[in-house]
Amino acid sequence: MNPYVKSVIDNAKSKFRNEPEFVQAVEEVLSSVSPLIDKHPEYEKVDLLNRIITPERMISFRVVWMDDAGNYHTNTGYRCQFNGALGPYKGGIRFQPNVYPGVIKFLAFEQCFKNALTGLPIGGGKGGADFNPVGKSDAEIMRFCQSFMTALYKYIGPEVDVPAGDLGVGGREIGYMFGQYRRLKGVWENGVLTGKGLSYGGSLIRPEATGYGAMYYLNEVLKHYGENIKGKTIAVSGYGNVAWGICKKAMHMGAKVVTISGPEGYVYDPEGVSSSEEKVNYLLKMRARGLDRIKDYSDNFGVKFFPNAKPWGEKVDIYMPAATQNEVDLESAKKIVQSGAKYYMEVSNMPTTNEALEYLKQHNIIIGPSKAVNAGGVGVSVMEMSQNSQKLVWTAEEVDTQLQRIMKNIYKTSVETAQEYGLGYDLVAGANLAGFKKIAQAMMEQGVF
Ligand code: 2IT
Repeated sequence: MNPYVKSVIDNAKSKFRNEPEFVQAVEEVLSSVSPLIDKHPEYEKVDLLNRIITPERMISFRVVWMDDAGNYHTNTGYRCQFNGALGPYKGGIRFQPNVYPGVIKFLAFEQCFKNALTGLPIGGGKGGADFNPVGKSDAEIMRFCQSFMTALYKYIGPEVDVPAGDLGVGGREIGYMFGQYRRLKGVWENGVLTGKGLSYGGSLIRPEATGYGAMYYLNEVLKHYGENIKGKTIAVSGYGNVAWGICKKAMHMGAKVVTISGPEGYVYDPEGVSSSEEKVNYLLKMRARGLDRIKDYSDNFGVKFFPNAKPWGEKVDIYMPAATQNEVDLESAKKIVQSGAKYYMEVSNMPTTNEALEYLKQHNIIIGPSKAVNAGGVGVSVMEMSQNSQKLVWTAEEVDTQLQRIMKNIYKTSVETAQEYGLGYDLVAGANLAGFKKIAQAMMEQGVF
């Protein structure tokens, strides 16, 4: 490994030892770009690597809200504006009790490279709060979102920073946050948030975009190996918006999603969760209940439920983890290899520990990295921003055509960039190198700061 890269990683490991997810992301990206740093000794002089792993800004704020019984609760909110060299900061907001600076920083860091890889003019950021939306009433969610936005609104804007949804933040939460932003600023700036409802500037296909994009990317990988997606079986984890989009597109493409999972286990549906509109849409119903429970699916459709287990090890052609970070550890990776599956497409952000990733790679599993595979979501968010600034509404076909173009382009750029550095067909290194290259160039041209 390049000595400058190594020293920056070693330093990050000790400096950020209390933020293990962030260290993991830094190590993964920087070790991939080592061959590029070999070719650019000038980067060390301007300390480019330490600059690229240091957020431009990290905002943290208090969020107080009242529950339905009249009691007050205090949470912490964050917005990490990681890198703005390519455009306004862009990235989702996550509401989950495990949110702390290490989670927000890793997500924001990954987002920078993902966004760069889309080829669109956006920087990277991420936000969230350690708030647990599970079991909260609609009124409680609204009060929390309003309080969150009251603290955040002065730091964002259509040309400054454009948040969207992530875990625990969907169309409903974006609506409440947008309403509060508009009320506070007294201005119609709907380009400040993406993932909005269609009635006030949302984009068609945005809810489906991450899942659809992942399937389009998978299709490119399969084509490379001369295989057809039709008839392929897929094990998906998670059951949220992203898993829903995967199932919907799998249905169109004739592939079969046989598993979905929740925090308390997974279900195996031999006919396919993607076998009918009713089943696919049932995922939305479960999500809307706000209980974060997957067993309802097996009760409703009479299929098997596996408590406290993950679907890794099921006999399928393709794995698509789409729940959360580090859901696939070394043990899970071993099961995946044993199952005989050939393809592993990361859909959630950083679903794989670095150890597990290395194991899968050594055992010749074809890996699609999350920052490429799930980039369709943010890609369509940028289309939403374009429609808002142009005061236009695109048709579903127009959005979908652009989404397919973006995913093909991400795939092609990744393949070509890995080849350029003599790495062969390496989609992980290719994505990291391509994203990094673009940000590094823009930072070099903008001077040292
Ligand atoms: O991880 C992600 O890319 C997102 N949560 C969506 C980001 C966005 O701005 O649409």
